[in-house]
Amino acid sequence: MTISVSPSSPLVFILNGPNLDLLGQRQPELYGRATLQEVQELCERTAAELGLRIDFRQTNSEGTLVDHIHEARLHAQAIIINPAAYSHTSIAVHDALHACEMPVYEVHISNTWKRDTFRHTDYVAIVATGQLNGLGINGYALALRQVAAVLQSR
Ligand code: CA2
Repeated sequence: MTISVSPSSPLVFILNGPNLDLLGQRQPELYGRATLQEVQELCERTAAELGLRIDFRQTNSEGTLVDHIHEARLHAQAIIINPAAYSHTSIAVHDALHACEMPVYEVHISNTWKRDTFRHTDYVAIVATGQLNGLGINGYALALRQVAAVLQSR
């Protein structure tokens, strides 16, 4: 069943960090074969089914990612974020998310715990409501389902 989406439906920002624009072009053993465009389409289909609106974005720049989080803080009801490498390095992204009083779900397509030890530091996980790690691109769809459940229970 698809719930109808209206201008008053909850808005979820889905933010993607550096190099995720290369999805589908290299390293399919880690990230699968879907492109970022296909991830966006999966999110749009799932959001429509759940009665959520989405704003799906990608940037390669840390400052722009922080700006997108600030925009979400003002306009969205939840954030789903794959900060990519900035998860492991960025206190600026950590601080921006910390200022958001809404559900925040961190997605990693690959299982970062099975990879290089520098990926075991995650400044975003500390402030995220929850994390979907190693579930492939389905992590985005599952995060949307979790957002819908949490917002509905309020
Ligand atoms: O597993 C994830 O989703 C990551 O956030 C992906 C990041 C990586 O730095 C994180 O540790 C885990 C890398 C995104 C780069 O994606 C590429 C895709 C295809 C080709 C090259 C890079």
